[in-house]
Amino acid sequence: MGTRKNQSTLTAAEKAAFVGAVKALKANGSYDVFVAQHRTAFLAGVNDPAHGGPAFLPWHREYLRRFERALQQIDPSVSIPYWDWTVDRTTNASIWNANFMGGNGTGPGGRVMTGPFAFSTGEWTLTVLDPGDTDNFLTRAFGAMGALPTQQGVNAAINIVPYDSAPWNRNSSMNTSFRNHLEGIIHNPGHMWVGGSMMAMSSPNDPVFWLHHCNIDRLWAVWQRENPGQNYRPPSGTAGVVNGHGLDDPMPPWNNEASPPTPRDVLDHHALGYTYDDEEEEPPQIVPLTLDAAPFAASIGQAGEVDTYSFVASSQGNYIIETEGSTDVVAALYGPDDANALVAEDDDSGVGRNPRIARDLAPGTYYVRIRHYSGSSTGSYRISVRGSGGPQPGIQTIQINGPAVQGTLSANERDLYTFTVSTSGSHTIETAGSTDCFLTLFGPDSQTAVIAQDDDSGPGTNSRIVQNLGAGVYYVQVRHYSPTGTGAYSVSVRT
Ligand SMILES: [Cu+2]
Repeated sequence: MGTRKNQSTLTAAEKAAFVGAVKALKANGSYDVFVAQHRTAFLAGVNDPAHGGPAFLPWHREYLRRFERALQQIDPSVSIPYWDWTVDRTTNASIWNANFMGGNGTGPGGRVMTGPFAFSTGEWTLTVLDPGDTDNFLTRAFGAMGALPTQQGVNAAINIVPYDSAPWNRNSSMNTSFRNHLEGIIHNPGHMWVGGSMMAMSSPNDPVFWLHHCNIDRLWAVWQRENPGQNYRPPSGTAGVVNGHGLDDPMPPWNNEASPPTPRDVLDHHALGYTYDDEEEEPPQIVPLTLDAAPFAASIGQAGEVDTYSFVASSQGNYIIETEGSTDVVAALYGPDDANALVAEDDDSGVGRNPRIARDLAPGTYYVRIRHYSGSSTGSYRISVRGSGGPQPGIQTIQINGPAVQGTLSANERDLYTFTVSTSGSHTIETAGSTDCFLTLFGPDSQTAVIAQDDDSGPGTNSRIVQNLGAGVYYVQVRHYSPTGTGAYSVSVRT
């Protein structure tokens, strides 16, 4: 994964590598194809697929990533650096040194006279110009058209939700459209402050365009991280939205490709293969789970988060991994002794929309990964792993219409029974006694597919499940209603 760094931290060698790759693209003609794409977008006026609408950020994210890939074909070590103008905001900041972007436009017509992109190098002649423009050299006019954004201004932008709002264009309220605020109040001043070529439809003619837009893309990533419940909007087909700006709209000019990129496709910048140097890259923490302990409380705090757990199966036996709570999480089990060897995955076999994985496992260390079913949702859950840790005692059989089977629950214990239905029909599974039991019925022929559960439908606090069952093998789990509850009970199955 490539890391996009703050340009002020680049070594001289890193700066030279970036400049070298940019000039190689210029020399082979592909740089000017990028410039033309940006100009073409602007020339579409009210139908601009890249500016003045929700896709401003996705379009430029895709655009920058394509440019970065082109750079990396020249030099795989190169990533686009970002220019944080809240810090490097003077005309003598190192970004403008002759070994990087070169300086202000000090020549005739605001011509840039220093650095690798000065016209005098013979290697930076502009070929894609705005209609009516004849200057074929890079121009700049630092500060002539206004000030650079401040940290305070950036903070205010990052705090704005939702992502965008009607009328989904330049008139969207700056207070209810993060996109329009970032585009109009933070992004535009960057172009204006540099001035000259950066104010044109063909603004990528100035290579600082990429560093400026890289910072805008980084700020979008910051906003996404800090507002995990907020998603891109609007959906495709929303009235008044320009083509290319809906969530699943193919984005021009790439809309005729075999799988054209949509805003949805670029929401996760890590999935596009890059990260920013200001993202805390904490190694994924693995939380050890204790067998048969009370459920461990956790949460999917950020969209797309994956929580990882481990547990040790000390001997061959049956182990059950499940979650509780109202969050629709998905569980995946890996092992033994290999965090990448998938054993099983489950979404909804447990209570409610919880996963439940029951498996006969060989001894070893196992890993469980929990994620939200939806990559854009969050919520809390509890996770537990149960297992004998020893040879699994045979599952007790209940004879249909036979004597009730006696059992005793200790804290956190779950007793499992089985019965076999040979004649389809209504069956009543019921507990008796003074213990507040909770029943779960699984099957047919599955210890994981929940059919029904019940707490108190029987006499007193006993459980009763009445269910039409076809032929097959069924499983009954009995636990105390309270995780810490204990007591004796009996359980029976009758037709
Ligand atoms: Cu642009």
